[in-house]
Amino acid sequence: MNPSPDWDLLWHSASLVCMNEGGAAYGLIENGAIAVKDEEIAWIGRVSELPGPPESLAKEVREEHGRCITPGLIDSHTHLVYAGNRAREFEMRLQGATYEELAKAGGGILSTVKATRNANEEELLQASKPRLKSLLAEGVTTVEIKSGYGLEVETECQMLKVARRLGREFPVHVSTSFLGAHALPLEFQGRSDDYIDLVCTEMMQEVAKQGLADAVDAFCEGIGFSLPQTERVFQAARNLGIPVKLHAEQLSDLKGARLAAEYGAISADHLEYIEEDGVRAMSESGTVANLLPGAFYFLRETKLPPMDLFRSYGVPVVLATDCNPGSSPAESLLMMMNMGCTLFRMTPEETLAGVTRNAAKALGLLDRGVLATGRRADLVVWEVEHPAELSYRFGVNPCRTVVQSGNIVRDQGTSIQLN
Ligand code: DI6
Ligand code: FE
Repeated sequence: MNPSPDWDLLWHSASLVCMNEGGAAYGLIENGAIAVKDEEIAWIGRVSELPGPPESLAKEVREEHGRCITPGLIDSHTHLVYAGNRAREFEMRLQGATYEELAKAGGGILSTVKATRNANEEELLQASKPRLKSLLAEGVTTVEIKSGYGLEVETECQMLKVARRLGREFPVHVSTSFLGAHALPLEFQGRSDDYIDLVCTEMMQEVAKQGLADAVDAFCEGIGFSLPQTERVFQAARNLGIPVKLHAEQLSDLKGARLAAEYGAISADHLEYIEEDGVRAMSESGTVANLLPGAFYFLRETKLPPMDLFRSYGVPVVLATDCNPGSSPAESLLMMMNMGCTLFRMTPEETLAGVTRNAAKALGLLDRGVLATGRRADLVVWEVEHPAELSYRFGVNPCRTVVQSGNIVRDQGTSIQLN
C-alpha cells in the first residue's frame, strides 16, 4: 500500500494534455488526476489509479468535470520591453511603404530605439507591464524577453534589468536574451563593423558581468547584420559561455540558420526563407525552428516557412508571439496557435507542442513543457473539452486556472496575485 500522500493540490476528473512524445495524440489521459507538491508535479495518472479517495490525498482538491489541463504555456521569443509604439508606421505601410524602406529611412527599429533610450527604468517597466499581463492572462508561465532597443551599453543593460524585474514582480519565469546586434544605431552609420566590435566587447562583457543574459541573439538580415558579423557575435558569446540563437531567414536567405547550427544554437527564428540545407543543418545540431506567424501576418508576407521540411527532418517546431512594436504587436499566444494552423498549415497538436514541449527546448529549459512526475508544476486548466479547441477558436480566452511553480496564480480567469 502507498502511504497516504501529502500533496498540496490535486485536480481530478480532467483531460490531462500531457504533451509527452511518443504516446497517444497530445499525450492525452482522459479522466485523469494530477497532484502538485511544493514546486513539482508529484503524481499523474488516471483517477482510477489514485492511491485513495481524492479528498483524502491533498490539502486542496478540485474536480474539473472533463476540462483540459495542459502544461503552462511558454512564449519563447518576445521583445516586449520597449517604449512608445509604431502605429504611425503601420499607417505608412498600409499606404505602400515597406518594412525595409521604413528601416532604411531611419524609422522602424531605430524609432523604438529613440523612445527606449529616452525612457528611464521605471517608465520602461510601466510600459512593458500591460503586454506581459496580456500574455499571462492566457496561461503563459515562462516568457523570453530580448534587449535590442538600446544599442548602447547602458540602455541594453537597462532593458535586461527591466526584464529581470518583471520576472520578480510577476508570477512568470523570465528568460532573457541579449540582442545588441539588432540594428545599427544612428551614431554608427557607415561603421557597422565598429558597432559589432562594441557589441562583442564592452557591451556583451557588461551584460555578462551583471548576469543579465541567458542567451545571445542577433538579427542576420539585409537590414540587420551580415553573416560574418553574426559569426563574430557568436564567437564572443561562445568565449563567455553563453548559448546563442538567431533571427534568421526572415526576409531573405542569408544562410543564418546554417551558421546558427554550426554554433550549436538552441533556436533559429522566423525562417520563412530557409532552404533545405539550412533545415538539414538544424536537424544535425538539434537547433529548433521558432516560427513567428504574428510577424508573417502583420508584414503581410507570402513566403511560407517550409513546414514539410521541418517535419521530414524531425526539426522541432516552436511558435511564439515575437511581441514587438514593429513587425508583431501581438500579445496573444493563443492567437499565434490559430495562425500556426491557418497560415502555416500546422496541426492543432503541433501548435500546442510549439508553445509547450518544443518551446521549452527553444529556451533550454528541460524541466517544463510537458506534464510528468518531477517536472516543474506549471500548468493551466482550460474551459475546453478537447485541446484542439485552443487553436480552433480565436479572440477568446478559455483560461480558467494557472499554476506557476506550484502556486495558483490565477483562478477562474481572474488575477489573484497580479498588481
Ligand atoms: N525581426 C523582427 O521581426 C523584429 N526584430 C527582428 O529582428 C522586429 C523589431 C521591430 O520592428 O521593432
Ligand atoms: Fe524577433
